[in-house]
Amino acid sequence: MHLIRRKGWEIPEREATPEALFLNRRAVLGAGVGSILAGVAPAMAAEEPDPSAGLYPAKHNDAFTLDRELTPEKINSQYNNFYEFGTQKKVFTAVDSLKIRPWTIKVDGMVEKAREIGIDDLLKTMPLEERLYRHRCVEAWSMTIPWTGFPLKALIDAARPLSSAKYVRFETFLDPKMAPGQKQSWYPWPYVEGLTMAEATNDLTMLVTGAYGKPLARQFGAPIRLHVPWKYGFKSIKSITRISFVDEQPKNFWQSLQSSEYGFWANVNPEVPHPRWSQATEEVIGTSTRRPTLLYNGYAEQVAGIYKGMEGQKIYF
Ligand SMILES: Nc1nc2c(c(=O)[nH]1)N[C@H]1C(S)=C(S)[C@@H](COP(=O)(O)O)O[C@H]1N2
Ligand SMILES: [Mo]
Repeated sequence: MHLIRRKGWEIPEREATPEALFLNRRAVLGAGVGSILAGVAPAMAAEEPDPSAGLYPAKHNDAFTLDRELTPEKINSQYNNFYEFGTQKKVFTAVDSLKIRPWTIKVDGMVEKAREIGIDDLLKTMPLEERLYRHRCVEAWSMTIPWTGFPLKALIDAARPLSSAKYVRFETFLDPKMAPGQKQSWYPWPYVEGLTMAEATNDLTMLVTGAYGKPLARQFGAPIRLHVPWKYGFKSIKSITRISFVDEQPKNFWQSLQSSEYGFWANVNPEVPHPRWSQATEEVIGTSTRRPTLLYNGYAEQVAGIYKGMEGQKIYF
């Protein structure tokens, strides 16, 4: 085994001064609140300043243009899917309990060296930029969002997976006390998703840490979520705590729940209906119009090549 060069994002949290100061301050505040509330665990108030706020707005990447208006922030922030906090679109009213610091992400499985990274250490070394993306939910609605984040490929390059790794598996936190939706035991918690290595390293595949020029609001999947714009939205897993390199196709949350309706690939295709509804058009959230759905959600030029030779397989399911 050759020597492993230490990357910037491997700096332990205690050496990262701003983060350490923030955590200490929280510990002090937490102790005070705890004693006042006689033993109730202190939660991070939603109003507490986000330690990554200074990184936003990030530089805008002009390569990503849209064929329609951006979805207004207020509309997008009040129409979300985040089943950990309920099955209604108005989860924004229920996400204050999501504790986003400290937040660590495990990177493990088939890698040279498994490790755990604090979100603020990760943010310091990843190339943050803003991109405008289309987002198409399998429920036949769509939005357009100014995301800030970095290509997943940048993290993969730093992690150095083994050549035996064939897929990337993502996992959301599991904490039913913090996320009451996880008390609904008929769902296969924690939320899991997966991509092939080719999909994961495509330049479009983004780890998102901000939206609308600010750190990610909780309902969007703070502090870090995936966005895979050519696939149905359920692939874009929120509030990620673990990224694993594996050699078997991961079974995702929706597949585990209902394998007759949801598959691994979930590439957007207007001509392949969901078993219970058409995917030919989509409701554009925030407008009173529908638009024709586009193959690969309009990203065919960038991604169709990934699926060459797979025409017989269920890549739109
Ligand atoms: N952990 C987690 N990730 C998730 C979901 C969820 O319920 N839990 N919902 C998915 C679905 S179905 C969609 S459409 C998008 C919604 O993202 P948005 O709220 O930013 O539009 O998140 C996806 N990621
Ligand atoms: Mo969705």
